[in-house]
Amino acid sequence: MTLSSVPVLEGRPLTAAAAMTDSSALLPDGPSLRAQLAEDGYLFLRGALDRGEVLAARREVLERMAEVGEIATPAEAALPTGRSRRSELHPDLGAFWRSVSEGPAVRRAVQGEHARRVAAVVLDDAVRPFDFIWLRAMIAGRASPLHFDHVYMNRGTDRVVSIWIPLGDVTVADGPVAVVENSHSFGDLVSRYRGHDVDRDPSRPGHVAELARAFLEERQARLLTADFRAGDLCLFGLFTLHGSIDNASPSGRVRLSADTRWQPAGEPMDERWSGPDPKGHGGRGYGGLGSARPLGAPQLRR
Ligand SMILES: O=C(O)CCC(=O)C(=O)O
Repeated sequence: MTLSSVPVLEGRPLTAAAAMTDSSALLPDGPSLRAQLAEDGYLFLRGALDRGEVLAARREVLERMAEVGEIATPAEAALPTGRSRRSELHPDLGAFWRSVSEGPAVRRAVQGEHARRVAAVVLDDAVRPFDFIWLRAMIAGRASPLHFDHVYMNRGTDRVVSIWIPLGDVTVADGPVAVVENSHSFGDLVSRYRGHDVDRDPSRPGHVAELARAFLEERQARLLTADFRAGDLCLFGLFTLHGSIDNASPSGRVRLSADTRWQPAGEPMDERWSGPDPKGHGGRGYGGLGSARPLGAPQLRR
């Protein structure tokens, strides 16, 4: 499989990039799927979710963003207006973003039966999701820095998987998630971050401090990504280094996605991400996410 365009990272084309391996043919077969995850550190599964449900979630989010003047109508095109009335209409930005992130169509698409089945097969157990949903609206020119999820969510069980879900078709140019090839076996890096908790020690960032290009060059590593279609997902464990490539969309459309986390139902859950009104980082709930700020506002490191 090839990528539809050369990924852009830090504003420049990145040649040290390749397509993720599509493991969807393994989906019903738990042992093979788990072996593939252990081998690669991630699973890219095409069509594992219901495309119609995912597109309904996309519409729901875009309509909410259009209501606050950030997305031009028709909202479906996901084109930013360059303006925002979010703060004026919703002074509690965390409450607003929570209501968008936990909208019924979003919840159904990203934490419904299809996603549950994938998580249960991968974890080989009865599973439950974190209540918190990391919804992202990424404008052109932006990307997420490289990080292990462990540092943000390590107070419960270690047996957590992250599922990254594009809300719509997200091509390489739109800036989807990207994983660092074989990073789950970078022992030195795993040891450096294991046990780090960004809330208990805010003096140390959770993401890799070096810029991604410099990091990849030093490690001689490639970034793996994909031309995602609505219904696809990418799953990884707490120690696979990932972030995103730049949103370099030629039309300037916003990239929408959601990340969710799943774990065995019987094991302890990180209290920051569970319950009817999850506390999140530093008690800021959904207000602690960069995407809770008006679209286009200066970015926060998460
Ligand atoms: O969507 C992104 O930009 C990054 C996703 C991510 O960091 C995650 O899934 O943990």
